[in-house]
Amino acid sequence: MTSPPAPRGPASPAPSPEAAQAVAWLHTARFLTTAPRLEHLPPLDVPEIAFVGRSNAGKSTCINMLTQQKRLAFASKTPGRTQAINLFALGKQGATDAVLADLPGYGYAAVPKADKIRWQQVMANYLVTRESLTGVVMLVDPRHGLTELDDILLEVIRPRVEAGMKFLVLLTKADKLNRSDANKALSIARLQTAGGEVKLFSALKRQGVEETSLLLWQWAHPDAT
Ligand SMILES: Nc1nc2c(ncn2[C@@H]2O[C@H](COP(=O)(O)OP(=O)(O)OP(=O)(O)O)[C@@H](O)[C@H]2O)c(=O)[nH]1
Ligand SMILES: [Mg+2]
Repeated sequence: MTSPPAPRGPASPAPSPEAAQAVAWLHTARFLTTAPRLEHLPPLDVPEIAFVGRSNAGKSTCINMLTQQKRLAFASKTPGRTQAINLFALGKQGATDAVLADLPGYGYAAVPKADKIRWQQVMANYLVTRESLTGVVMLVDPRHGLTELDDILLEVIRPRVEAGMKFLVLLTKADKLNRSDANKALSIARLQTAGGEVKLFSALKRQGVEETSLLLWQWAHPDAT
């Protein structure tokens, strides 16, 4: 039995064959492992794409949306839900060709200061030293814009981005903005990331799913394009 296709708004055209391939590829996602600390992360010889951002920005929801799996990553109304690095494998069973990493969010006010600082250090360490890390998707709630911690993170990854690492900012919960505010948020984020790639994303409206899927597929298969 096949599940019915996801609802598609009247404005969204059918995806290109390339996007459809990328969407199908993301649908192969399965849980690989959870790492409470960096030293628990397995060394990988496939591209790893990390989802980072403030607590509650929508990282886990975005991963569930992209992989079309309701509960692969644990999303929650309670900020600070994701507390370890969770890895998900992509590609046909037995032929993993990329991994997604769902990272705990930063900036949640109720977290004790010492824990916050510890997590920022772990995160910086991960972003600087993780060899398989090929791309970073930063999720930003456009109603808050890029925060100080987002800026710090941008600085941390800048040398790697300059050396070729892929980087994308997704403005999440785009369903909460009208068109003019969405365009404003896009321009501001583009300025703040010095011309970096920025897209609108909404899990609720399924906005940006195909475009983002295609981009991630291209990141993981640079020789195929
Ligand atoms: N309206 C709307 N709500 C969203 C969207 N994406 C996520 N949310 C909601 O935002 C809340 C947080 O989502 P999560 O995916 O758990 O956020 P997270 O970034 O993984 O949070 P942490 O794991 O705490 O860092 C949940 O209540 C989601 O339902 C979206 O596109 N639109
Ligand atoms: Mg999460």
